[in-house]
Amino acid sequence: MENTTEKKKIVYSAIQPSGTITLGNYLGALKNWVVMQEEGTHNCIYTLADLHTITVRQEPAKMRKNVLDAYASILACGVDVEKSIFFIQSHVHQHAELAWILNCYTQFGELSRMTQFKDKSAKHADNINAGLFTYPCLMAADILLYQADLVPVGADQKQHIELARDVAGRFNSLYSPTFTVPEGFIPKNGARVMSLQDPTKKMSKSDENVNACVSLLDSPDVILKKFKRAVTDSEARVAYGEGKDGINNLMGIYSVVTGKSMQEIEDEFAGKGYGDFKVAVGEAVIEELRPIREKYEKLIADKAYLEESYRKGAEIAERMAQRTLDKVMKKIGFIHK
Ligand code: ATP
Ligand code: LTN
Repeated sequence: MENTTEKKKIVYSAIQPSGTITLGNYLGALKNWVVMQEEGTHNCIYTLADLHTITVRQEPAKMRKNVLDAYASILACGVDVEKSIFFIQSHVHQHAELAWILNCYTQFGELSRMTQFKDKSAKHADNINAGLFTYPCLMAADILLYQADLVPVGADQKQHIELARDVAGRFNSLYSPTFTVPEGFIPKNGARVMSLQDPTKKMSKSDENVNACVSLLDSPDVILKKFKRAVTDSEARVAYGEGKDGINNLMGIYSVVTGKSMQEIEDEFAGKGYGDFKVAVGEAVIEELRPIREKYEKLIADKAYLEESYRKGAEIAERMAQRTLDKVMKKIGFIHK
């Protein structure tokens, strides 16, 4: 048989196990991970970025639970270990090693411009640690270790992907071509799902307000309640427009989940109030998430399967990562042991 695997593009992405996976993570990133896997035209590599998670203080028992829950949730979304490589970042030590090296090829000024650093340091003013600052170097290491061509992420990660591209290009021109320069893949719809309580802010796993964010594992009742309470405006007309962040967000969610265009949604709800619309969005989301929650319940009860899957993923990933790390170290001038 003709060997086509070598020509396939490499897709790489990761998500932090920093809490229960949200509707934002799903629509912005995970849904596309599965689409790319199913297209069969890419080699997909996905990671639970647990090393990234400790940039914010974690409670150990909770962190262990979050990692397993996130691993099972992502499988429940459709990532399939027979088709994709899916592992836990800390199991592949090459990530931390390349991250250190890339720290030395990234400028302080570049990192100072990262908006996520500014946001997170404002939010965690008591713990502005060096890891939070150099986080984009670890993310660049994740991507570059696997020579990724495409990185499916939500819009908030655009700046980090740009940095990974800059660092890769810099290294390649200082030495010789070593890294593939990756492209971000940001979906047209769903790239920025906003908080249901403050639609000027993105929906985030680590939001303290539980009503701000819909989790993949929320029960139907809870989902409906959160949508009913979603902050909107006083106009009471379902139409996309400036200054209508809450409604724009709900329309965006409804559009990705149902496949309807904004115009179709406006027509569907012409003459109806926000109450009807919120219930419709809630119900559509409930149906989208129902199979995921059911699959998750089965997977989380099967620890042996989860363990076997992430071990297998790490074993393959480690071989790929070491190949890149060897090349990098040789070019820099490290001596082989
Ligand atoms: P945290 O709150 O801990 O910062 P997070 O919810 O922002 O976490 P990440 O693990 O940082 O999530 O992101 C995982 C993926 O989900 C990334 O590709 C990111 O771009 C995407 N993503 C995160 N939040 C949203 C959102 N609100 N809308 C669309 N995509 C999102
Ligand atoms: N920083 C990302 C998660 C992440 C990532 C990556 C995404 C870590 N490593 C590599 C894409 C590629 C975030 O979503 N906050």
